[in-house]
Amino acid sequence: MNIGISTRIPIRQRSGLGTLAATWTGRIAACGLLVLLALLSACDKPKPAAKAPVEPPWHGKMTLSVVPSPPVSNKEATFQVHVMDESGKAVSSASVKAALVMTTMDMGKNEVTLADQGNGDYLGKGKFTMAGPWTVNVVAVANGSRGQQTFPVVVHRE
Ligand SMILES: [Cu+2]
Repeated sequence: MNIGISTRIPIRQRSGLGTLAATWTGRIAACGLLVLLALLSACDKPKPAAKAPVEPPWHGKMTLSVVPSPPVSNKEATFQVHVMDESGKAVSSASVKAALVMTTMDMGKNEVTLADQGNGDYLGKGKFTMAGPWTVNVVAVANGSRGQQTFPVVVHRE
């Protein structure tokens, strides 16, 4: 900054003498200084706040199979979820729920509770109430940690 100001002052003095070249040099130098100041002040601006982490505290993994596949609207479907920890080891004694959500409209609350079958497997039954695109949002809670995974499912007509 000190360098920028000390160069600007002599240029202004020269432009005061009335030389056209000196005036232009002064303007260009002034513009350059403004750009420099803008860049410096941009660096001083606080960075936008970091987004809240989208990952749940527990980074386990789940798989879902729906039977029949594809499922049929208004007919019972079986949901089988396998829950694993970070290392791929089966997680038993978790509380597992699956929310069935139609992606194109609000179909109301439709939740399936899955029962522990041992070895990280959970089983439940539910119904998709309309044909079309749905997601199955599975939430597993184990040892106070929560994991979540969303599976897209296309439901066929009866
Ligand atoms: Cu619908």
